[in-house]
This record gives sequence, structure tokens and C-alpha cells, in this order.
Amino acid sequence: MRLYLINPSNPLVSIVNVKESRWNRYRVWKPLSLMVLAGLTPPEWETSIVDENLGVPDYSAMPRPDLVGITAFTSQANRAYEVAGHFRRLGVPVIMGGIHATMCLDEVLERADSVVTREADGVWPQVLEDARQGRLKRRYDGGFAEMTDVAPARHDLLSRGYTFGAIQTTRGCPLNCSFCSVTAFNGAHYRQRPIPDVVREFQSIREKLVLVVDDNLIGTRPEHIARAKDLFRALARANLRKEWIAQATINFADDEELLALAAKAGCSGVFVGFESPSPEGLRGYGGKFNLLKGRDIRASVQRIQRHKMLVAGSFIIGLDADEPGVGRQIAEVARRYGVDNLNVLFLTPLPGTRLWDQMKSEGRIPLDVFPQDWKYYTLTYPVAQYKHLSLDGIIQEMISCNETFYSVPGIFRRVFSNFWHRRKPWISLAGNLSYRGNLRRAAEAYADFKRQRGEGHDGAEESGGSG
Ligand code: B12
Ligand code: SF4
Repeated sequence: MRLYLINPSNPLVSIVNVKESRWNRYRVWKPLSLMVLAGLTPPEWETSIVDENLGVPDYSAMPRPDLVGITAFTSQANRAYEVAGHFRRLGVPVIMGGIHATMCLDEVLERADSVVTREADGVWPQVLEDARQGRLKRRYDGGFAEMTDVAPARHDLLSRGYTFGAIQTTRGCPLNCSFCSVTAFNGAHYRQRPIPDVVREFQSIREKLVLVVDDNLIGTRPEHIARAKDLFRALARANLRKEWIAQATINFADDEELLALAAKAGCSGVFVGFESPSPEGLRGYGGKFNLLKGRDIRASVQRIQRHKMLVAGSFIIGLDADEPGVGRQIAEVARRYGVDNLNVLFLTPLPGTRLWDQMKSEGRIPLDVFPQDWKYYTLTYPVAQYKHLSLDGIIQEMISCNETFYSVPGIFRRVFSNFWHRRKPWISLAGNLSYRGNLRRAAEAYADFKRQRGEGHDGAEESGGSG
């Protein structure tokens, strides 16, 4: 039995044209979901993973599969349906799963033979058995997996052409921010994989650089932090000779022992979501507000950096508190915090989130011709109507934010400081130049977006916000 597991492409997934920038290819990141599914697949299936980010293959020239599984983030949904259509026309059954299939079940059921919602780990073997016997059900729900059921991912199945390997050590996030899909999808219960499983899987990764995909690496409670320390100790003992990056909340900075252990285990940088230049702006959006309010954020960032780990700060533009001038304000605040990189995303109502429900009920989602418009739900296009910012206004704020933070003197200051402190200056330089390189292409992408939005959405608000 032949199984294809497919990660569809989205040419708009970054505002950067993949052909133009070698730093921004999505091929730097491996599609872990499919490697995990492959790990759960019995050996009688001949399994291939197709990552369209490496190039779209000529499916008709490939051997006919017996079953196709397709994953999709929302931004990949259109392409996923095209691929599904191709195989269904050939009479090959198609199963879809992942976050978009879970959040937009009805839409996906119309375009696939079967859908697996939520985490597939517990049900995938049954799905395959049903497929083998030709009696696939229309829907399976995996619920929240037991962490002992999570199979080691098949890191061997994809080519070596990726910059980062990927691994997951925990699932779920208790903070439940209203704009984020994670709590809705993986639940608020913070679940941790057994440490020996993680260490063994880490050892099977071939890449020297690894992305730990956990949404919240260390969790929030004392027992979560204690387990994170045990994990870091075990990774250090295993002497992996790898560097890894991860996502963490700012409470990562609150425990010196944790920081020292993380660095010893190979952590070379963390993404931290600050989201708003004034934590007050986050009031009403969920748990992050409590972690940030009243904190000396610059000192927190410095504590992380003192352990030679870089800090990438992530912010959102378009929160209800954001007014004209917010772009420069974010850039200034990020500079003051001392982050090594700044990543700013447009507030985007992702399906299944509380933000989606709120904006929908307020009639603030003009880009709503689905599934076509899902391709813009990359967080790099302003798909909603923002309270105090028009369409042109919010785009200008984004441009001015990035131009301010990634100015030549700004980059020089940051890289020099990393050089001086012997804190990975070359990585810092590459990251900063990559963002700066995006500025011109971003402006072109926004112009295209506005043109298409004008053409395809006659009723859409061109000029703007309600404030
Ligand atoms: C790693 C990651 C990335 C990597 C992706 C690497 C890759 N190619 O997969 C990078 C950095 C490239 C990335 C980019 C983006 N990401 Co991202 N990312 C994640 C993250 C943190 C982890 C995903 C992961 O690997 N999980 C581990 C695996 C094992 O779990 P899983 O993917 O859920 O798969 C399980 C089930 O879903 C199911 N399943 C999945 N696929 C399939 C398919 C079949 C057939 C079946 C049966 C089951 C099944 O089985 C798996 C095992 O249980 C998630 C957060 C999260 N918790 O999901 C966000 C997340 C998926 N990303 C998100 C977003 C918005 C994006 C971007 C659009 C924007 C951005 N700037 O970040 C881009 C778009 C990328 C694209 N290709 O279109 C959102 C998606 C929301 C949505 N509705 O789409 C998430 C949920 C984060 C959030 N805050 O809301 N991302
Ligand atoms: S802390 Fe991060 S992962 Fe957790 S809900 Fe908020 S944005 Fe999502």
C-alpha cells in the first residue's frame, strides 16, 4: 500500500518571493506534522512525504498512491484543495487533517473523502486500517493525544536540504490568547512528552540546527518549569552537539538556573511574543497581559542574552488600542527592550479563535471570500478592519516600523553589541539583513494585495477603520 503525505505550498505564505531571497525560503522549516504521522504509520505502508515548499512535483509522473493525506494551515487551504481535487479525480481517497481541517470542518469535508480533526496520534492507525479495508469514515476526531502515544517523528523521510530540523516536546498552552489558535486546537492543559522519548528523537535529527516547535517551551507553573529543567539537563547530558531555538514566554527570564541549563542544552535563541508596545494594549486579549504588566522587560531580555541566547521579539500591529504612530512606537520599544530581531505581524482573525468570533460579529472581516481568501491569512496581510487604522494606514505603520527598526544604524548597533558580547554576531547579522532585504518586496506585495482586494471585494472597506 502506497501513502503520500503532502504539505501544500502557498506562494503568498511570506510576503517575500521565495525565488528572490535565499534567507526566507519556507524550506528552512520541516513539516513536523507529516513526519509524526509517518512515525505512526505501520511498515506495510510505503510512505513518502511531499513538501511542496521544496518544489511542486509532477504528481501524474509519480506512481499512483493508494491513499493521500494532506495537512494544511489555513493559509495553505486553497492549494490543499487543488491537490486533493487532483487525486480524487483519479479515484484515490484523500484524507485531510491539521489545524485548518479542525477549524473549518464543513469546508474541508466538501473537498476531502475523510477528515481527521485535532491531534491524530491516537486514531491514525485506525484510519489507515479503515482505508486499507475500503471503509473510511467521513470524520475521525483524535481529541488531545496522550503524550506517551506520540511516536518519534520520521526525520529520515525528508531530504537534507533544510536548514532546521524540528521536534516537539510539549503541547497545549494555558494562556489562551484570543488571537491565537493554539489553546483552541491543542487545549489549555499543558502536556509534556516523556523526557527519554524527546532525547532519543533529538538524537535521530540530522540537522545541526533544530526548531523546537512547542508554543510555550517552559509553561507557566512551577512543575512545568521543573520539568523543563529536567529536560535541559537530559539534553545536555546527551551531548547532542546541536543548537536549537524555541518559543517561550518572558517568564523564561525569571529563573537563572533555567537559563543556564537551557544554554547548556544547546538553546541559542528564543522567540518571545510581546505583542503590544504597551502591555496595557493587550488587556482583554488573554494571558500574555499578566506576564508582561509591571515587568522590567529590558532587564528580562538582558538576562536571557547574558546566557548567549538571542531574543527575537514578536509584536502585533492592529490591536484595538493601536493608533496612528504605532509602527514607530513598536520599533522604538523593541529597540529599548534590546531585542536582536523584531517580527511584526498584522492582527489576523484566524478561524476558531475568540478574535474570529468577535470580529465576525462586529462585521470587521472584509476578506471573507472563502476558500480563496484564506491565502491571505498569513499574518503578513491586513485582512481585517482595524479600529483606529485604515487599510493604507496600517500598511504604512508596518512599513515605518520595519524601516525604523531595520535602519542601517540600527542593524549596526545590534550586530556590534552582539559582536562585543560574543553573542552569535553572524547569526544576528544574517537575521537583520534578511529582514531588511524584505522591505522593498514587502512594499510590492502590499501594492498587489491592495489591487486584488479592490478588484475582488467590491464592498470591502478601502479606506477603513471605524475609529
Ligand atoms: C512550527 C510552526 C510553524 C513552522 C511550520 C513548519 C512546517 N512546515 O510545518 C513555520 C515557522 C514555517 C510556521 C509558519 C506559519 N505559521 Co505556524 N506554527 C507552527 C507551530 C508552532 C507548530 C506546528 C507543529 O509542527 N506542530 C507539531 C505537529 C506534530 O502538530 P500538528 O501540526 O498539529 O499535527 C498534528 C495534528 O494537527 C494532525 N495533523 C496535522 N496534519 C495532518 C494531516 C493529516 C492527513 C492527518 C490525518 C492529521 C494531521 O496530526 C498531527 C499529530 O497529532 C504551530 C502551533 C501549533 N501548536 O500547531 C503554529 C501555527 C500552525 N502556525 C500558524 C500560522 C498562522 C503560521 C503562518 C501562517 C504565519 C506565521 N507567520 O507564523 C505561517 C504559514 C506557514 C504556511 N506554510 O502556510 C498558526 C496556524 C493557524 C491556522 N489556522 O492556520 C499556528 C496554529 C500558530 C498560532 N499561533 O495560531 N509555523
Ligand atoms: S502564550 Fe503564545 S501560544 Fe499561548 S495562547 Fe498566547 S500566543 Fe498562543
